Amino acid sequence: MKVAVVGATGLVGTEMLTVLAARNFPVTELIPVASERSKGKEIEFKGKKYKVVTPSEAIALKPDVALFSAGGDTSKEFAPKFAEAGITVIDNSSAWRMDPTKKLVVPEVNGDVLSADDKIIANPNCSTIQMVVALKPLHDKYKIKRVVVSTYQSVTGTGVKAVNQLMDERAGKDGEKAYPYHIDLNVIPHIDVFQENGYTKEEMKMILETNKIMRDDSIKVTATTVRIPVMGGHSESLNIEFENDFDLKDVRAALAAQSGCIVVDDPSSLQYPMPKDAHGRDEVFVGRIRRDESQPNTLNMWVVADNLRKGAATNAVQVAELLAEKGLI
Ligand code: A2P
Ligand code: 11C
Repeated sequence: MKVAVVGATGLVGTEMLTVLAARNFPVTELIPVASERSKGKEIEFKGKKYKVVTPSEAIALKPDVALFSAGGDTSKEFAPKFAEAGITVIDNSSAWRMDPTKKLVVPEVNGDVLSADDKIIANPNCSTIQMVVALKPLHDKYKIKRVVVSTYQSVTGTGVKAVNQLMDERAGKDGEKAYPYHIDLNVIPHIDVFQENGYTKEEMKMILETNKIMRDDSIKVTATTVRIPVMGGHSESLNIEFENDFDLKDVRAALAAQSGCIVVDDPSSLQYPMPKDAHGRDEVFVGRIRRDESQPNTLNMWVVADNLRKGAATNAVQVAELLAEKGLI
């Protein structure tokens, strides 16, 4: 299959190349795509070198599928042009996620929604993806009424500039700033832009995308999203109220049976998920599973995943794998 990666020089694009190779996606020809600035630059994939082209040049090369992670503006401008040329686009930006004519897909949760008509498919926000993988089996079993989520998000979610800011601050160097405040030795309760209702866009993504992916607007979600000086993955504290009561043993079994989910939960041997262990992994890790003793039918748990992997690149490649499996690309 001819595969274009749009944004191939970026943080997520680079991870997409790693994941395509690691999962042995049947790439016969890679088309790395970036801005005019990177044109001609060489990218290595599975021991072969490929030259970076611009999006317009990539369309002319007629890939079968294009994985986009080059920002919302590039997606808005080019995804429809790729689609018109018959190229299926899997887009990691927020450009198309809430468009009612576009599917928003996490394969383990709602992969069944994909059809031959889907030419632009949206990849959800990283913090949403890891949450819904963990929520799905519990919603199926106990029906979720409400989720209260607080996040502890890696600087890699912001991009290279933020990683550089953290490292420069740690080394006592001046440099470019991705955040309005120092991030090292600090916590910033602000991700993406503030909305009129006092929430940030990241918080609203977690609410709206969850309802769309789970195909259930009755699930109430409230979120506080926070940037911490960590790399390797996003962590989330979830408080979940169910319609029905549960047994903790069954909750653990349901999570362990969920595809793409690994339970790491043994307080007696200090086993719980952490970003340093999730780094470079494709799965979502769940631990600290316990009853909320302050009200009935309510559970607390801790969910960690590599935001560049399952939160972005891996999910996009899994969507491509599913399309290939269904014969849709
Ligand atoms: P470039 O390296 O040429 O700027 P990140 O999110 O890590 O900053 O990466 C953004 C990615 O999106 C990069 O690969 C970047 O390419 C690419 N990109 C940015 N603007 C465009 C554009 N107008 N057309 C194609 N790719 C773009
Ligand atoms: C972060 N979740 O960690 C963001 C990054 O909508 O795809 C991803 C933004 C998005 O900052």
